[in-house]
Amino acid sequence: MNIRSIYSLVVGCLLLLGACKQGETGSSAFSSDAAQKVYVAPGEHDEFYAFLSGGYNGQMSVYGLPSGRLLKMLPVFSQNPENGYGYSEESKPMLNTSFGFVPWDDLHHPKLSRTDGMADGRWLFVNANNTPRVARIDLKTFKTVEILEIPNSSGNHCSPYPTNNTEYVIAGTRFSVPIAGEGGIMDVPLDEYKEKFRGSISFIKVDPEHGDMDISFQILVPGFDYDLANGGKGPSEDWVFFTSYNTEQAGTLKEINASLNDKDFVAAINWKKAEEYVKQGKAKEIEAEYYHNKLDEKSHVASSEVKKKVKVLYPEDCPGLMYLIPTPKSPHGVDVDPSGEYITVSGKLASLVPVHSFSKMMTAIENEDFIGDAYGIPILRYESVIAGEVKEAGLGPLHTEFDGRGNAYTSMFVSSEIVKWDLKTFEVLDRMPVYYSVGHLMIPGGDTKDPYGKYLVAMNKITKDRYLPTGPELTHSAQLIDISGDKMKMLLDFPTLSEPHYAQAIPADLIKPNSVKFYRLDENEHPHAIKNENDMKVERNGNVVNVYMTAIRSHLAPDNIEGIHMGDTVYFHVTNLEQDWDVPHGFAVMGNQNAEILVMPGETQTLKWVPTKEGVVSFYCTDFCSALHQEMQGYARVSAKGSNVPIKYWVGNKRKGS
Ligand code: RUQ
Ligand code: CUA
Repeated sequence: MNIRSIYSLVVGCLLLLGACKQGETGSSAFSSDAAQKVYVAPGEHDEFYAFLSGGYNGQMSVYGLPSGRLLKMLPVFSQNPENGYGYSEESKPMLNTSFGFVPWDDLHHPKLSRTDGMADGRWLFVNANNTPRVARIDLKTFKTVEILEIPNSSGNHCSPYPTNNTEYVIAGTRFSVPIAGEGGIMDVPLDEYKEKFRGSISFIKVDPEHGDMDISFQILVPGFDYDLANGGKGPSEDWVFFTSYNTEQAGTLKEINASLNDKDFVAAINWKKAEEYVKQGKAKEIEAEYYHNKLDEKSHVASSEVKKKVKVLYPEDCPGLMYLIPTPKSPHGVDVDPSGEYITVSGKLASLVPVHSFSKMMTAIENEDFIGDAYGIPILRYESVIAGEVKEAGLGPLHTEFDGRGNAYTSMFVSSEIVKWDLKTFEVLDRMPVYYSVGHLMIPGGDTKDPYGKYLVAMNKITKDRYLPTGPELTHSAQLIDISGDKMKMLLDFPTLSEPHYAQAIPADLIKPNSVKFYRLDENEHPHAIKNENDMKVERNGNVVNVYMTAIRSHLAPDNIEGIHMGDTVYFHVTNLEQDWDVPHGFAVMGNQNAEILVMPGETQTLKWVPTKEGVVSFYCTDFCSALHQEMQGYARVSAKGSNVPIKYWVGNKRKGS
């Protein structure tokens, strides 16, 4: 029996156990106190915003805590027909990559921007795992405003990690790739994995004022798999820590061949040193092709820039830049405690949770207490760096967060529980079963230097019987746990959009006052905006017909259009003239092989339509905006190719065209 089958057996038993326990926790005696703690009266607001990753739906979802209310699905890496993200002409460039237009991704880790080690509520950074990218969301508008592709990377999983003042956002590769000396990913035989493949860690510079991202440099690290990362704090704030697995460098059947070593590594990288080496000119510029997509703040039009070069550092040529700490076994999460001293590592296949000491690491480095090197990178002695081990912590540890009161909480995937332990004694203090098989956990501020404590959200991988069944595909499940006392208390189950990996939460007061209510029409710099209904127009330019349309309660102008011919491409540029909160207008055209657009007050959005049939089609506003919303409609006439029906358009008795 291999380790895998033992684990499946254990999971199976625990799931059964869990199913029995579920009856108990579902009892009403348990719930009255808990219900009060999560009750947010109608019309009241939640205390925290929570941002949960959407995993393979490629989006972010926004919840209120403690209620668990879903507030918004926020599109990032996947097209969203609901509001036209990735379908409108303005937003399509956001999804451009060096592979072409990519309409989907797998989003794992949201991280809030930081000032002085604390989340500041300005931006949210998130990673695309599949086609390596990092996106920035502006929390004034809850819009994705920037997407940067990461070259020399594959499976951008340990990403994106901000330093304490968001000087950099750091993104590491999961799969190593064969990188040519001159740059670019090479075409090589796959059994040359060991010789040719390397990982990369990208340092993305963030503009302190506007948040704009740019790759400053990359470190080309040994060809292992890199899984997760965490930035240091306080004394360790110049450092970033990465877990690695497959230090065996197996190229095939990794579930066995990448699980042979007793210990893999935590890679410790001094980013301040890296910066110095780059300043000294140690970095080599190599070729790369990657896209940088940005939404213009004034026009709301996205554009793509193609970048061709990237600077790289080789750690073997940069002493003091990188060290390896042996760590059991196939480690997943690495988490630094609020003081910056303890580096907790959760080894998926380890029976204990090792906690490394930053100060011991520094002493070991000073004393050159190395047991050897890997590709020229010194390997520290486990015994010299370890601060303590949490024994009998649970099975399948994945991630750890902190409450700021000296306690750590680790998620146990296999034994399906949250385990609370003491950061000084490394003793287990409490256990809370979760349903089922928790992945990430999140405490508001639990990854910062001063956690808000109070709540813990467990994001579970398996749902089974927790909700009414919905066929083979079930909703995902999160659980809210009260961590304010000595013992954890289960408060709430809430379903989530698939599939939450990590999450972030922040007090609502840090975001709410800055939230934009509408865009000012007089500041709209969209090249096809019209700011007055009288300026409505339809113009033919060869085979292209541009419709400049306005929307205001409760009509579209124009609402009748003739003179479109088969073979034309029509662009509807719709400006929403409203200057009030919460009055979007939608726009859709019958038979259009596209989504709708949803236009915010003061904004202009463009919908492309290539008619596929002659006749008359209707168009209408899709958002129930007023009592006369159903009247917010119109017709477009499509005539045969080459017909002589001229362009003509009108609304009411305003008529234009021939
Ligand atoms: S991962 S369940 Cu993609 Cu963050 Cu650990
Ligand atoms: Cu505008 Cu409905």
